[in-house]
Parts: sequence; C-alpha cells; structure tokens
Amino acid sequence: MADLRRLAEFGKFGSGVDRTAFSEADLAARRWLAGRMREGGLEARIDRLGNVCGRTPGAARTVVIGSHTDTVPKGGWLDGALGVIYGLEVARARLAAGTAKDLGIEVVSFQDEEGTFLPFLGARGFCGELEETALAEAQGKDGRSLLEAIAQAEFSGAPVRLDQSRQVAYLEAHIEQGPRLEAEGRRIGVVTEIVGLRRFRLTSEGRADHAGTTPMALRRDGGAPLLAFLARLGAEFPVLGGPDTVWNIGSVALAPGASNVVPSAGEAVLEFRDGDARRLDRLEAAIRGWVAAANAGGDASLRLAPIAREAPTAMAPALGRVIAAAAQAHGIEPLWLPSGAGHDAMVVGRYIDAAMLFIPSIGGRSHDIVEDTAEADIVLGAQVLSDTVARLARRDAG
Ligand code: HGY
Ligand code: MN
Ligand code: MN
Repeated sequence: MADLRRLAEFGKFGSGVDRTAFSEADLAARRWLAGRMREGGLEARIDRLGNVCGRTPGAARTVVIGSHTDTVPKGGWLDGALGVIYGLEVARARLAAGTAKDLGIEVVSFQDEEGTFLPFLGARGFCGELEETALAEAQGKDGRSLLEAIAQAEFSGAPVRLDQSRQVAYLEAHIEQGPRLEAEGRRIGVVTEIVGLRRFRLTSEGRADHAGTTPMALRRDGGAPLLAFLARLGAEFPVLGGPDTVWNIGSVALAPGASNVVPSAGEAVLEFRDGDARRLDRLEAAIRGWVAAANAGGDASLRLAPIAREAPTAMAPALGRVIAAAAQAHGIEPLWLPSGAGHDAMVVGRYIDAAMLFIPSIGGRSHDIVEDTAEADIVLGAQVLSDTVARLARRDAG
C-alpha cells in the first residue's frame, strides 16, 4: 500500500494522477520504480522504450507479472499501477521466503499502454512486434514525435523481451474499471477474454471563410461533414452493434476554432469495441461506406485513418483456473468475466499463456480521478496473486 501511494505522488492530480507516457512525471515514476526494485533485491533496468523490468536473480524459470505505470490524462491512481506494484510485492515476498530461486518473477511496467503516442508501445516492443515505421510515424499530443520523446528520455537498458525458454506465464492484475464485480458482490474476477478494439482518426478538409459574408451555397465547410458523420454514427451504431458493443468519440476539434470563421478542417478520434471480430468487421465496413458516400457527393473530403486495431484475445483458461483456485482457498468464489478495457495482456497473451485477475472498482469508475478500490480488496487481490504464483511454482516443479 505504501508503494502504491508513493507511486501516486508522481503526477498527482487531485485524488488521481496525470502521468501520460514520456511526461516528466512518467519518467520520474519509472526511475523510482527501478530504484524500488533494486532496493527489494531485484535486478532492474529500463529499456529504450521505457519498459521497466525487475527480475529476481537466480531462477531458470520465471513468471512475468506486468501492467503499466503510464496513465490517461487526469486518470486514476490504480489503473496499471496496481498490477505493477503487485508484481513488485510478490517478487519481494518470494525473495524473503527463499522461494524465488525455484520460480522467479519478472516484474514489468510496460510503456504507453494508454496510447499517448502508440497504444501498447511497450508490450509490443516486448513481443517483438514493433515496426520502425510505426515508431517513426507516432506523434504525441504534446507536439513531440515518439522518437523525440524516446531520445529525450535517454533510457538505454537492454531490451525487455519475451523469452519463452524462461518465462512460463504472464499474469496481470488490474482494477475492473467497470461495475460488475461490485454489483454482484464479488471481490475477485478472472478474465475470460479481452474484447477487440478498432480506433480511427477521422479528418475533414474545407476552406476558411468569413462566417457572416459567405453565402451557404459557396462554403466548403471543413466541420459540417465531420459532424454529420459523427451524428450518423450515434444514430446507427445502436442498431448495427450487438448488445455488448461500445463506442466512443473521444475527441473532436475544428480549425481554426472561432465562431465567426467557417472551419477549414476538422478532426475526431473514434473507437468501438466488441468481443466478436466479425461484428467489428461489419462496423468498420459501415463507417468506411459512410465516408465514401459523403465524399461521393462532392461537398465533403473525409478521410478515415486507422490508429489501433486489436483482435479480441482469449486468456488461457487453465491459468485462469489457477487464479480461481487461489481465490477459492480464501473462501472467495470469483466471477469470470470479459474485459471491456484493453490491457497489456491482450498483446502478451498472443505469445504466451496469460491470465488476468480483477479486483472491484468503487462505483465502477475509472479513467477519472475518482477511481478507487477498498484497501481490503487491494490487499486481498495481492494475496490471491501471490498464491497463484505459489501454485504455479508447485505445478512447474511437479
Ligand atoms: O483504453 C483502454 O482500454 C485501456 O485503458 N488502455
Ligand atoms: Mn486505462
Ligand atoms: Mn490499465
């Protein structure tokens, strides 16, 4: 709890934190974390991308316990931080008990899970699926390119990488960030799958003109077609989507952004998520069709550029059952549920067995400074994760 609270001081923003990837607060938090790992007896490093890894020395086989310490703007104190500090605590506990030499721990804080520059940057680098072109194209919201941010951070540790000859599993604990555990009175969740996601940048171009003198028929409004598209999305997605489809228009901007200037351009960022990849395909086909139809009329010039595309990812059922058994040993019947939020586990889980443990979020709130979880639930989650590793160690030895 002390380490979680200390981590929340980096980028503190009211009751939450603002610690977006590669911000000063994020870099300071990563350096602090590496120091805390070393103080706990782990071998720690920070790689060029900003991934922090601490490894208990000596074991031939390890479990990777990870999550992220970057946050969304004005986010909560537990999203990501919880899973990383759990990993640190489990590693220290195993070192203290002398069990870390049987099955070691690699604790990882992945960089930019939240996509300030590139969603799942660190987890992708870990899995070896980052292409230099993607790195070179990524831009942050603070005006820097990703490559500039990486260069300014000056991290130079050896790459934190997947190694299936050593790493037997990936575990990620996280707050649920939704209402289900609380509503059903359950203290532990085991994730079945992480839903798929598609995210796009929609841009439109027009021409700036005087908003008072230019007749409507002569305008090339850079905002109106974009807003019409967004209105159509709001009207048609409830019909096209399934019962669990969610969508979000998270950012909209018009340039130059003055009441008396016809917009010269517009930009929006939108995303939708569902556990069914075919449904995601249908929704994508629909919005591509709307763009084509709007542009065919000749008045609009809309462009849709993909930013992120994540397939739904199943967690390893056998590994989930180990978490469930560890919870049951505490007298807790866990709830099996899908995750509507993306997690580093959805990238790593494509390569090695991965499982996620959830603990409740008060009021289901997250991605906001009000995000919180009862301390007793935070502590219970750490115990269940620690017991999960102990069970894996017995299985590994047997
Ligand atoms: O966007 C997400 O689902 C996650 O919080 N990164
Ligand atoms: Mn998040
Ligand atoms: Mn998270």
